Amino acid sequence: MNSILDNRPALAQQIAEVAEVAGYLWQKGWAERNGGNITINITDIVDDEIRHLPAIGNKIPIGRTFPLLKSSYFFCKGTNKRMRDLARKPMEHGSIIRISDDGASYAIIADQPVKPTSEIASHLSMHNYLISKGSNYKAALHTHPIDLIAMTHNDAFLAKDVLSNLLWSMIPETRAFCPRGLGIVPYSLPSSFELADATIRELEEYDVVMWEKHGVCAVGENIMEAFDMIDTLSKSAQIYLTAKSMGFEPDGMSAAQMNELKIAFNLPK
Ligand code: 2HA
Ligand code: ZN
Repeated sequence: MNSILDNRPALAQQIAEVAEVAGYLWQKGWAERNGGNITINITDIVDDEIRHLPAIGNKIPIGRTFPLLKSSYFFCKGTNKRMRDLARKPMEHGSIIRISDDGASYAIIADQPVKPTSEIASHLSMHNYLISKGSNYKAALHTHPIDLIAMTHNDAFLAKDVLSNLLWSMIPETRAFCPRGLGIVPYSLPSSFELADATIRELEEYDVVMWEKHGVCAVGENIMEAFDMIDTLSKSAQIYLTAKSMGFEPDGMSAAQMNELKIAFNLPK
């Protein structure tokens, strides 16, 4: 079967990276059943032929208008599709959509009629927000890491920047490579605009946001970067939990050591 990826190396490369990350999510145990979703803004690498591709099926209303997403293009994991399947056959478990020229609906254009992720509201909200800030970020990732979600089941970790500072202090890597830290979104119904709105409020300050008792969301220039930030945070969470299971509270790096890193790496916070 023909694919929109045929003879489009730039697009094929993006989708190959999505598939690679989808495989990591499954291997890490962060992607039970259809858990998690990925969207990539591919508008910059879309050509005229793609712009003229007919829609497969009807226009689907988004439920909200996204003015900055008018006529833009996204690769989206399919709703009810499994990450482990996306890893092997990304164009059978995900699809490419075109947002309408009024920014209020979308249509699937390739390869198959795979309806996008149930979290389309929060993903499109994040992409619209990123464009409004002049950001060059193109990737949004949502996944269910066991260790980080477990920590959101304790109120003490939900106060502003408590979890950020704790996880930063576990290992220099996390301080350096997740430099804006971790925002917290109080529990909201999955797939809701309430969840979407709370998420973009946190993106003002953070590139990675916890959804209380549900999962984590990250945005980045590309999918690998979004994955790496969650991976370093999860590593820190595991170090914390390992110390606790050995029966002690980990010391964490000192404020002076954290500040030394901030200066050495020219970190934004
Ligand atoms: O796509 O993770 O939040 C399944 C989910 C919903
Ligand atoms: Zn989820």
